[in-house]
Amino acid sequence: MNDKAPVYQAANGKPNLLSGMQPSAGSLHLGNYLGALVNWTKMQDDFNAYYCVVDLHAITVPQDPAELRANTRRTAAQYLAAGIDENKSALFIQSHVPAHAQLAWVLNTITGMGEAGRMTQFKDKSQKNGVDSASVGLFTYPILQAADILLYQPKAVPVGEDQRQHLELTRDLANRFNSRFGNTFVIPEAHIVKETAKIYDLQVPEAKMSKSAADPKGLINLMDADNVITKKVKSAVTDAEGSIRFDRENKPGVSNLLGIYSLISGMSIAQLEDNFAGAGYGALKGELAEALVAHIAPIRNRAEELLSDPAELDRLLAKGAAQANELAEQTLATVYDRVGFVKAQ
Ligand code: ATP
Ligand code: LTN
Repeated sequence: MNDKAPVYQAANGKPNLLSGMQPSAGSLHLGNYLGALVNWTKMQDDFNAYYCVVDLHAITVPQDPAELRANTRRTAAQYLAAGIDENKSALFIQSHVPAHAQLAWVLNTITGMGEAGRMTQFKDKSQKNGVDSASVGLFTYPILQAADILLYQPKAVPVGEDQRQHLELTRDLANRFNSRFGNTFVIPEAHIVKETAKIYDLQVPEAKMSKSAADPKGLINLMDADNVITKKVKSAVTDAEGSIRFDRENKPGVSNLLGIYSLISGMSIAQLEDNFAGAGYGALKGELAEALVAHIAPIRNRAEELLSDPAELDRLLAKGAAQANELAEQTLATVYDRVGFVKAQ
């Protein structure tokens, strides 16, 4: 049953890439930006990139419909403002491509209950209100994610470290489908840039910066106003020692600030330690706040500008959806044929 023909080759010879984020808040934060989005923008030239806003995933936990709609457009606007170029990459909303839900169904049928039950993100997220009140959608979330990925035959999937397990499941499902039904899917690889900092919460620097943080002062948002950014940086938790040096274990707060500063400025940590030798935390926070405002303000302003013309934004998203649909439908048609569905006339 296994045919040996190459599974997929894009016409321009470049490998494909897919990634996405949930529209689960009104703004992306510095962790999403420095940990993922910056990397996405850098990969656009070497890959045929597909970037989606995963609204189907967002509803695995309850969402207010009006907020979800607004946050979906806001997330797309931030992708563009941060440098995703609609002429290089396909930028689209997941629910605009029906094949995601359709392939997810087929993949559901080749996933074991035990296999799905081992996913740690489900365990974490369902613990909040108890497993019994978690939705079945939250349980099958990683299978929908596998469908997102496999439809686009990507070689690379740029994500943060926390997504490694979902990528492993995706590879397992792709291999299983290929060996049961014949070569259909490219086996994707997680593209996790090691040195891409994990960004920590400014108030609880042992925890990762997250949309679901308890204290909003702990996260810097791309859509925050200048004075809000400055205030949050200045109230970041540090320590009593007083010297500016990188020591993740004993000085998590100061180390996080240095890590952020390094990523924003392009200066190495050693260089920063040198520059700030003998200076106090106030100086570090002051300079970092200034650098962050200078970096984030243009992104925020551009996103606001894009949001002020929703018709144009929707037109860009429709163009991206058309590109995405073309490839997704092709992959889905092969899958439907391989599993034995009668072709619709
Ligand atoms: P939530 O808090 O709702 O789980 P989140 O803020 O962690 O959300 P996601 O939408 O789950 O964000 O993640 C989008 C992308 O951003 C993923 O690739 C993830 O690995 C990355 N990411 C999220 N938080 C951080 C962080 N603190 N540092 C680096 N990368 C991050
Ligand atoms: N679970 C991912 C979001 C996501 C995703 C994807 C990432 C959904 N589908 C496909 C990469 C590829 C997260 O970042 N929390």
